[in-house]
Amino acid sequence: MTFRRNLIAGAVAAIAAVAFFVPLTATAQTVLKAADVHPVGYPNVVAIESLGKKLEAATHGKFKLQMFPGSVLGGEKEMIEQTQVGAIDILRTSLGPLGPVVPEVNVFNMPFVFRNEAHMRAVIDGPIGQEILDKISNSPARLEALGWMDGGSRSLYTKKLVKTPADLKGMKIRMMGNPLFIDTMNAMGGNGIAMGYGEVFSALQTGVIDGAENNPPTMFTTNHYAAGAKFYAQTNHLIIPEIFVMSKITWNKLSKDEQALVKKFSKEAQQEQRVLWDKSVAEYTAKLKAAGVEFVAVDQKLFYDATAPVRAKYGAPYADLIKRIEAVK
Ligand code: BDP
Repeated sequence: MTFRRNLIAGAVAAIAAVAFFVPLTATAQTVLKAADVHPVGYPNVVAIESLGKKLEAATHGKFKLQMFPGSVLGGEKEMIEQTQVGAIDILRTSLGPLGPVVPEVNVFNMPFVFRNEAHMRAVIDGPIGQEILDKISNSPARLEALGWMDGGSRSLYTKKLVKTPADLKGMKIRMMGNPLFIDTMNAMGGNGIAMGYGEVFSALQTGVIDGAENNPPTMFTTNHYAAGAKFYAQTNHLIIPEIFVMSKITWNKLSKDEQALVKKFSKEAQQEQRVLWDKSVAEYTAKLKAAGVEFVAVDQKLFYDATAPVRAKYGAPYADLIKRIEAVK
């Protein structure tokens, strides 16, 4: 009897709670689907999640962000397509696979276009960075560019030691899907193979490829070192900023005020990721070393000189822009 009474009392309390709760969140909640190839806890994922939390708070729960990390919605090429059609609302992606969609971004995808990471940051934080974001937003790609993120420097990781372009002869190296990167690897002396990010581990294991290239946090979180890539030759050949975009379909549904909020929190996400990024590079470099990966210093100039034809080919339409990039201190 007491049990039943408690049960009824509980049910009444629950109904009362719901009745009290509903009017507060009466506006229909819009769930924004965000996606990333990286896992939970990766700086880029954390920064987008925090953008979502701020947006949820500022709109009193009208928007809620749901993160789909770890490539659960596919590789970046597929996710860019999903964002274009509105199946994904917010996507964080490398600029690499965006090149075939918005060719203007390829200026930032060229090998050695930035002197170092500090130079890249100065460029993306300044007017040129904003111009490229605007180019994406104003292109027919149906994407609203929200902000930049750091992707550090990409270097080569291989099963056999590589120190010079000549050492790369005959080696198949996975590159991101963009013809510019295939040309880059071929110019560096190897054979560039375009392949989705998710296929690299087994391709390394089965010998389909002899190596890949990426930054230390990615090399560690994907376990590529455990698939035989034991040498990390510090070529730093690509310093590609990463980007996060919103589907235009979603963007156009937002009010002007909501759009302004998204832009404000995006700027903050860009700064937040950078702090987390620097920490993670140090942390994952140490972890790779502890796992037995050998970091090899190389003469970068050899790779810089070898890739001059790639910069000439892809940079030709953007000669003025490249001069302005070089002039940034
Ligand atoms: C990582 C980028 C990620 C790319 C990946 C790749 O953060 O966006 O998908 O490289 O190589 O560094 O595909």
